Amino acid sequence: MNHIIKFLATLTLFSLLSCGTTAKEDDSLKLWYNQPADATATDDPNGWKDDPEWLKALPLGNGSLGVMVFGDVNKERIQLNEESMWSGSPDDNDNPEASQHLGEIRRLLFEGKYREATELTNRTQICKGAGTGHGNGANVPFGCFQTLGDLWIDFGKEAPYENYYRELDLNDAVVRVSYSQKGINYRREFFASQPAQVMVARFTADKPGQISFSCTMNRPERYRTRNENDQLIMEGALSDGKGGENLQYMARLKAVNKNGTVSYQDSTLTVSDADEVTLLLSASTDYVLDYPEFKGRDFAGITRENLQKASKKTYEALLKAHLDEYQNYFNRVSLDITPAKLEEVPTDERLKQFKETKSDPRLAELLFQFGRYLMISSSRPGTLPANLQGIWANKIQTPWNADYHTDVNVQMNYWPAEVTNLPEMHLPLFDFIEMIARPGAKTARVQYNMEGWVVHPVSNVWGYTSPGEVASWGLHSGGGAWISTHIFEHYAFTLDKDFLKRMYPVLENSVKFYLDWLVEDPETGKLVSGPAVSPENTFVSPDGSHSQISMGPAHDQQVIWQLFTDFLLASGELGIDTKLTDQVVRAKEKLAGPQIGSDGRLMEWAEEFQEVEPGHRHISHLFAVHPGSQISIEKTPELAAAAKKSLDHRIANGGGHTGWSAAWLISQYARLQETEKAKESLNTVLSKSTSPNLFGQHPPFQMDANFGATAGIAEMLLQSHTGIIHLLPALPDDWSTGKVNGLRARGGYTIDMEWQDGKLIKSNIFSDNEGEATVRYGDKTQKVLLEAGVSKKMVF
Ligand code: FUC
Repeated sequence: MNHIIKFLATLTLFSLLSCGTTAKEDDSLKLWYNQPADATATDDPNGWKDDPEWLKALPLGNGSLGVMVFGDVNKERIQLNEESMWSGSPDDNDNPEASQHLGEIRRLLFEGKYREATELTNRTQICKGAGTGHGNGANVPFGCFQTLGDLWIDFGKEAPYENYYRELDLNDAVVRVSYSQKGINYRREFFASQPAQVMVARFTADKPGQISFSCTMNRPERYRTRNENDQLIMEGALSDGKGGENLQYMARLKAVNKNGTVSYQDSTLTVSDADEVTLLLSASTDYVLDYPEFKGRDFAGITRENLQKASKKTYEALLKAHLDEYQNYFNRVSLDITPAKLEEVPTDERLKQFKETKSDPRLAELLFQFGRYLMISSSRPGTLPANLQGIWANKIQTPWNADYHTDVNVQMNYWPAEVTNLPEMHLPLFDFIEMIARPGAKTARVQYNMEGWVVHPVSNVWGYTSPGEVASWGLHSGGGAWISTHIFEHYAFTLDKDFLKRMYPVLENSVKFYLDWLVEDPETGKLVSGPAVSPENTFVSPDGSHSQISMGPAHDQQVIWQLFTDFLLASGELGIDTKLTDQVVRAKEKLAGPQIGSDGRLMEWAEEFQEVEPGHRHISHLFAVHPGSQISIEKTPELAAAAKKSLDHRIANGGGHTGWSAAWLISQYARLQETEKAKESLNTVLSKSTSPNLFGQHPPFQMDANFGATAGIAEMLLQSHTGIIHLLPALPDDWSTGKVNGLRARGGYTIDMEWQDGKLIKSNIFSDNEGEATVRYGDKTQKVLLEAGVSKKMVF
């Protein structure tokens, strides 16, 4: 009971103190808490160890600037990120020795000599140099994504406080904190503005002259602070991983006060007795997404100008511009699956309760929209793509360098973009692919003496495309094909021909690499990829040795099938018919395809090897079910049934034990219309892999679980990968009544649906273009004729 009173009391307090936030408020879309995150807790220097208090802080982001608000009362901590804060530097890790041994390795593998092949592969095919530093690359050339630092706001008080409340409101991407102390009601609001390119923090109280604090900035290493022209500045340079320095960065902080005084002394900004204060922070680096230098941005000028411009605007004007820009994206999709009367409990308590109840539609709704929020906050047009931690990290050495893993992780980051109506958030990934295609061409030439471009399982902001430093995971040759499938996916949803024309050469050159890479299996005459891995998974080879390397692992065959399919569809859309398209048609026909093993499961490798870890986290041989479309219940029922067997076997042996792995299972089971299993997988994410601030957990913190869960929930409500728009393919029983608006389907359609007692009662389709859509609900399918820009009611 007291939760509700406190929640409603705080709402009135806010409405009393607030101004500016006008959008349709859906109070259910708030993460809220009754305690602050403890800003006095120190972070563990070990990058692989999570910091519990940081996982209670609330994230904000404008695509490039990341902010974590602790909301602590007497001393506030604002942990800061800038998307390009990477140590390391461009480096050449391609191994010119590799190509001369490829033929021999392939011969050994075709002859089943896995031990010898693995030995030769480990000696001749891995990258030159340190590679990723085994995921600890902060001080090697690969580098890692690091914290920008911390802004500390010390109120110099010890007094107890009451009526504490803090929230992250997904409706307007604003964090609010309120509390009373010595009879004064205090309030803080924070947001990260994309239009103004600054973080904005406002401090108010319900009596005049009550705002006094001192600000400092620091980070664990490599910084200095000073003040200049009424600004506090933190600046420095990061390690280049070769004993010198590379990336330069700067953060500027300014206070705009109403009454009271503000002074800048050495490294401290001090505010005294103000009625109200707005802090503005801008940050940037000299990084540019431009191979091979990646340098040259005027970070000092940019931060100065952003701060100057912002300080001339009122708080209300800054907030309005932020809301208009943010809500243009966020408000496109609404999901309501919450039964009417639901108790309001703080989010962290809600999570705890869920571990017992395993049923809380409100939490699923919140997680769905939180994933969209994180996508908007970490990936805007013109920024870098979201990395393993989005844009949020509080460490110098982040786990796996918070890099771009291309053997599921960066792809999963972008699975929600199209179906949850955020196509613009997908664009940074294409800028990145366009960039890596250039060093990737050098890797193809130097490492394999082949055409086109390739990337292996890891990349970074310095254009790393070489294999990893260990063959067991580092030789994922399917990375280029998999990441390239996002190109036609974006086109399929947007029908943006200019985009397709722009990315066609990247697709074409990826195809050229695989045409050179594929070889005929002497036994079957089929085209197979290899030496290759089924990402990070190990089998027992006939000679008893544990191996990862083989010819024709299912994953590579499937991503190459999808790449060839997408390339031919793209060529068709652009009216391109060349020698290359003919070559691809023939190669696709000759590709070794999915096989069913003697136990009825889909085979992960070309041979029925015994698995060393039957519950392995990767399910790479099921790419063809999701996100691919080679296998589907509709078109390949036997293969779909085998895929389901493989999934069940994986889980029965402990599969889905990392956040991203469980999140992937949601989409897999939804595609196989295994509703309750899809829901169970979502329950696993919520009960095992979700932090108090709803950040996903690998563990440690890893954001792909968030994006994977949002995409999975969308996949349960709407599918269109077979060319048929399927309404409510996997609707769980405990979401029996609800509605969703604004989801997207391939072909340029927007779908609204409403259901009651598990039955669809209303559905609308809006088409960007004139045309005919095939729509299915249950066992009924209908053709719907559509005009461009017109919404049409559908009746089933
Ligand atoms: C791959 C996965 C790991 C982790 C890492 C970032 O190596 O196998 O589980 O997610 O990426």
